[in-house]
Amino acid sequence: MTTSFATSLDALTGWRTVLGQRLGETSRFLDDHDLVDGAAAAQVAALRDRLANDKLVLAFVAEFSRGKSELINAIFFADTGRRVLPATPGRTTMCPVELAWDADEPASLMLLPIETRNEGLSLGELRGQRRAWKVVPLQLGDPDQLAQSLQEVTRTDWVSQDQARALGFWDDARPDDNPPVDANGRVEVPAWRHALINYPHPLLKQGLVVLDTPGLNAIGAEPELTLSLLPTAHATVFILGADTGVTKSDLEIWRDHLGPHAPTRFVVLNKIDALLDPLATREQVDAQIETQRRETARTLGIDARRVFPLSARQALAARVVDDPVTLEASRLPELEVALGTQLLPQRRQVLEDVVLDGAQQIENHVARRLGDHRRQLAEQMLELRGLRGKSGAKLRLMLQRVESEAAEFEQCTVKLQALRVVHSRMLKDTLVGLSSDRLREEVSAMQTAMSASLLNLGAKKAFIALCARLRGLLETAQGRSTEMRDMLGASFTKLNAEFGFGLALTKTPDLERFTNELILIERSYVQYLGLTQALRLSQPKFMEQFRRMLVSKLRVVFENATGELEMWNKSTSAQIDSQLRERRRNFRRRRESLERVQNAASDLELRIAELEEQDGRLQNFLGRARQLLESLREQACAGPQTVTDLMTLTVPLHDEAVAPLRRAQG
Ligand SMILES: Nc1nc2c(ncn2[C@@H]2O[C@H](COP(=O)(O)OP(=O)(O)OP(=O)(O)O)[C@@H](O)[C@H]2O)c(=O)[nH]1
Ligand SMILES: [Mg+2]
Repeated sequence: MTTSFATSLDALTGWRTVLGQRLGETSRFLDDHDLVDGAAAAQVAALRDRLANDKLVLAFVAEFSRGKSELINAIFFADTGRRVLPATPGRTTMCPVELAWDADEPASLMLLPIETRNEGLSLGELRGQRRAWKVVPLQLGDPDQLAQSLQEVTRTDWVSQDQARALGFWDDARPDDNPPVDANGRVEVPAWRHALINYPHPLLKQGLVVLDTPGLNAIGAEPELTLSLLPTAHATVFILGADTGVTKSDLEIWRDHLGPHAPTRFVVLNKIDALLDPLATREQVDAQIETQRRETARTLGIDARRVFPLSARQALAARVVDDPVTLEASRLPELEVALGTQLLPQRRQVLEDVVLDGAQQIENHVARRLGDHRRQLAEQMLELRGLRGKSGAKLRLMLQRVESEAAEFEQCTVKLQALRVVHSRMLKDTLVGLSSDRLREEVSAMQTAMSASLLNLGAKKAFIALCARLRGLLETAQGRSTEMRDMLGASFTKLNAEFGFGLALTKTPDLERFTNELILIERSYVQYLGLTQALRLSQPKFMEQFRRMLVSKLRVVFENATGELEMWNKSTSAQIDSQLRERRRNFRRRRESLERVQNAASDLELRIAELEEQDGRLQNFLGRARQLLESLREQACAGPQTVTDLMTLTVPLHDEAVAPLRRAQG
């Protein structure tokens, strides 16, 4: 693979790997020297996981036969030396096809039978149920077997009209759009609902996920595709045919599925080879392509630099026979450069922000923990230094003082206990509105409202009302968590003053991110509910599938919000526990050193030296941890060289409308 997209993705992966290694080193150091508590260690682990498993989802969207599959072949599979995904006349991709690589699974094609639609389970739920899928092993190194197996994604079955209606491929209200009926009154429907190709392609191994879609305008298009897969893709490639121009149905897809809120969009004007005309000069053809490119951009309302005229077929053929001149003429490399230079820096930025934020939190944690430890050492040292030249009677007095101080300190446990009770009650109150039971109740309320009014307008209204209620729940949780923080803040101040703790609060999680995610879900669902397809919600099975899909999407948002709040609370409680432990240990140490000094005066200097050495060690730890984190930050900011270099050469990175979306996706 020598395409520039591949090179840039390589650079991005290399960078991620080095970042992962640096983070690994840092985390080992922190563990070895007991510099983080359980909650903080879990945070470090989550960051590592994020870096290792970051995915980049690229969706190919278009009307039938625009060349989606061929383009995927040319970009990703040319090195097999043949056409791998079916993309010849009459070979229509019938179901969404996801290409990815999971090293824990063997190379395979997994197919979800269309009948699973009858069960009302969402695709998301079925992903976890292996038994529901037919698995076809793929023989790597045998491109013919590979291509043969992948033909499955074009398979169809013939079913009765009733079955087709139940599966959602027949709609009595839209007779013109229904599929043709054969002599026996049967209808042709896709055999599979979804296909997953697990294939160790270098780009897929690096976390790229490619989504090939069947025509979205057809009756029976999977709502999950529209509502879940496309809105969460990081970028979409929308394909038009240079031979057909922008047709009415192309425009419908663009408007309905790739509207202004869609993620970064690339538009391909495919099949420019079809414009070649023996009676026209090369210049004339080029001028025609340029005109078409501008017109396309105008029709879609985007910058002309986002439209890429090319020939997927020519590019695939050129790559298979290794003909660089034809490859250049196919103009595919221009699209690949754009993908590499616009998409990847955007991913890089998201990860950079995550790492910088994570590094800062770890540093704060370590500094706090070590600072507290050092403060206690300093107190102890002060005490011991004060003992120099003191008599045995004085020592006994000191010992008594430590005992009484320790006893006094123990009184804090009552207060801590009370604090814990109040804290856990407040936490419960905060989280109750975000529970899955509450979510289900709210969605059921929406469902009742929807079935009371089956017109599209009513469904939309009920859904919008649900979203407003859910946003309200997040706001309430945010308000309660602020109250909790205020309560903890006041208690910490008191505990610090009364018992010498060094308790400090960190910022409470900002739930706005989750509100933004809700807004994103709301947008794509509202758009969907405006489509005629949504009429199918009047069928109970589709309503059930819709409900399950919605609940599972919303649950992720609410669970993540709950998770962040819980994490914050856990780390707050962990801080109290560890300081309590540390303070007790400190009293014990003070007592022991006094006892030792009592037994032999010479021990005093030894003990002071020990404490000084211990303090020096802690300072070193802090220095080393800071160094490691700094090197992590430097690596994060440096980024993969090739990508940053290329970045400066090209057109603006984002459509303005996309910015909030990307932030939320991060
Ligand atoms: N002339 C020409 N034909 C192309 C090109 N790309 C694809 N085709 C042809 O267009 C037809 C459709 O290509 P596919 O890749 O199957 O299109 P698709 O968008 O995946 O179509 P569906 O799977 O049916 O939705 C096939 O016959 C391809 O050979 C191209 O660059 N030039
Ligand atoms: Mg196809």
